[in-house]
Amino acid sequence: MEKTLVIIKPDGVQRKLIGEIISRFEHKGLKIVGLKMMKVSPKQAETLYAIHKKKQFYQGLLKFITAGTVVTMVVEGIGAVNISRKLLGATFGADAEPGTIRGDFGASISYNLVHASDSPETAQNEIAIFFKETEILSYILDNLKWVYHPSEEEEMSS
Ligand code: 3AN
Repeated sequence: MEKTLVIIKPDGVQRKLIGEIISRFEHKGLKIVGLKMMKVSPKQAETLYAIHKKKQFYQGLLKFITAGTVVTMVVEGIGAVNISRKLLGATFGADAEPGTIRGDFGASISYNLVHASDSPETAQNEIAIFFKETEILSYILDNLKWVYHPSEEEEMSS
């Protein structure tokens, strides 16, 4: 079963969109298996955004993600990485399609409310920045049999 890291960034928390954003993932059929409020440390931010180190917006990224309280969550489901990216929409609200989180709630070209890992490998590394193994739960959601076709069951139980 695939897991991905989602962060509701400081602008999402300040704009009181925590519940709304979490709902998008729940309503889609994904399972929240880890959840916490925190302040991202400079070291965590540098690790998260290491890939952007050479970009001209890197310092701004670090400043933004460490600027206030965030919500971090681990989201699980078949194809969770890809589905989560689709729920977010294009990088900035100004371009994102209505119906996506960024498209519905964002208008900025630098604040973008939410982060989600861009590949399963990245997800593994990013989850480890914020969650200990013991903070990620394994539990049954009884309605999953109405989310997935029985033929997907094998993947569900793996
Ligand atoms: P996404 O969040 O859609 O995966 P990426 O991976 O291209 O976007 O970029 C990572 C983060 O870097 C974005 N969430 C955004 O906050 C920031 N970013 C990307 N491009 C720019 C840009 N041109 N100016 C400022 N910040 C940017």
